[in-house]
Amino acid sequence: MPELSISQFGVVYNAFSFTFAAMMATFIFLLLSRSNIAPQYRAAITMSALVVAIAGYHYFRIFESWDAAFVLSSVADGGARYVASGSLFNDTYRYIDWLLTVPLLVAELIAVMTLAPGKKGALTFRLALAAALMVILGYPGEIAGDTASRALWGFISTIPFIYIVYELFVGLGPAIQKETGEAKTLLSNIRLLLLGTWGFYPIVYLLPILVGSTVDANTIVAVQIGYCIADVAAKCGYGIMIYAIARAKSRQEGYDLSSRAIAASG
Ligand SMILES: *C/C=C(C)/C=C/C=C(C)/C=C/C1=C(C)CCCC1(C)C
Repeated sequence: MPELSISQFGVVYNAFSFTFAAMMATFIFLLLSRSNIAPQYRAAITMSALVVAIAGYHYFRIFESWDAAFVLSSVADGGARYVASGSLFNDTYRYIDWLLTVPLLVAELIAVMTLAPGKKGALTFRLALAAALMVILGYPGEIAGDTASRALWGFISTIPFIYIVYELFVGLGPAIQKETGEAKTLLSNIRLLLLGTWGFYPIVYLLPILVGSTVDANTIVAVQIGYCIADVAAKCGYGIMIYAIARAKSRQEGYDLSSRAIAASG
C-alpha cells in the first residue's frame, strides 16, 4: 500500500461509510414496502433486500479493513500522512460480495418479468452462472501486482460479461415487448440502468492499466470510489427500480392497494 495524504485516506473512508449507509437504508425501505407488492413478485423484493444486506455487511468489513490498513504518521515537513500499518487491506470482501450479489441481481430481474415458467429457471441459471464466472475471472486481475495480468484476466472476464449483455438485450427483447404499460417502460429502462452501471465496473478496473501502475495512490483512491458509486447505483438504485416494476405489475394485474387499505380500516 502506498502512502496516502489525509484527504486521499479520508475520501475513501467516507465513501465506504456512505455506501454502507445507502445499503442499510435501501434494505429497510425494501423490507417495509414489501407488502405493497402482489405475492407473485415478492421474491424479487426479497432478493433485492438480500443484495443490499450482503453488500452492507461487506462494506462494513471493507470500511474496517481500510481503517486498519493505515496509520497516521508525522512526516519531516511537519505534516502528516497515512502510511501502511502492516495489516492488509482486504479487497477480497468486494469480490465475495459480488459473487453472491451479482447472480441475485440478474435473478431479481427475471423474477419481475413474465416468461414461460420453464424458461425462467433455465435463463436465471445461465445468467447467474455467467455473472459468477465474470466475477471469479476478474478477481486474479484485481489482486495482481502487475498491469499485464490485470489486463489479461480483465479481458477473459469480459467474455461472460458480453454474454450477459447479449441475453439481456437480444434474448429478453421479445419478452419485454410483450409487457404492457408502465411495467414495459420501466423494464426497458432498467436494462439500460443495468448496462450503464455494470459497464462502469470494467472502466474502473481499467484505471490502473491506463495509469500503468497498481500502486499509484490516486488510482487506488479512484478505484475504490468508482466501485462505491457503481455499487450504490447497481444495488440500491436498481433494487428500488425492481420495486417500482413489481409495484406497477401488481397494480396492472389488479393487486389494489387502496381497496386493501379501505378494507383494513373499515
Ligand atoms: C453489485 C455488484 C455488481 C453489480 C458488480 C458488477 C461487476 C462487474 C460487471 C464486473 C465486471 C468486470 C469485467 C467485465 C472485466 C474486468 C473485471 C470486472 C470483474 C471488474
